[in-house]
Amino acid sequence: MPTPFAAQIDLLTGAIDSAEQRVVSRTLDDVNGIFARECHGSELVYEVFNLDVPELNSELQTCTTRLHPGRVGDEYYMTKGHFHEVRDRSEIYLTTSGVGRLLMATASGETVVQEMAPGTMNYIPGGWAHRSVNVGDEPLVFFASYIGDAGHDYATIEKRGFPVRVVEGTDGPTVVANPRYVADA
Ligand code: M6P
Ligand code: ZN
Repeated sequence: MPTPFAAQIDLLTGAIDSAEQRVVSRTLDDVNGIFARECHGSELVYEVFNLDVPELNSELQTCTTRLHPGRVGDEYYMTKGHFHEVRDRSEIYLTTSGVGRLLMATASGETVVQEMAPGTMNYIPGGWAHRSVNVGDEPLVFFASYIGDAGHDYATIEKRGFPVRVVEGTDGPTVVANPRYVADA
């Protein structure tokens, strides 16, 4: 069991001052396949700074994400997105910088899209896959916390996609249906 700890988080960059962190960096090569168009290269799309705790349902995992601005075709940079391996585990996000959209979808295709902006808290109930999208010109930075044994199931999203995509339209960010989405049988 962990002992009490504290950490300083830079709200603009998401950097955490703790030595005890695991950093996940994802480049265009790493996220190839999530956009309608292919993408390649070593450019960073996002980084996740994790303060890992034991993977128990009595603990809370905590992390920050810095999602860089950019687009692949007309689609904004976004995270891979995942269900929790333990499906009913919930999560909260608190945006500290930038603007984005949070896409949430159930296995049966029910979809909710919410805004992310500094001070916005988004609650992701168990059973809802989640993906964040940076629709602004600056990094989208948010803090996340979720039940310790949740785990990440990426395979389902890789296979089925999300029901919607967020693209740059003439009036700004626009949510459109994803024709490649494969509904649960
Ligand atoms: C949030 C949390 C993390 C997640 C990260 C990036 O910070 O939900 O658990 O890892 O976003 O999203 P993904 O894992 O889908 O790439
Ligand atoms: Zn999650």
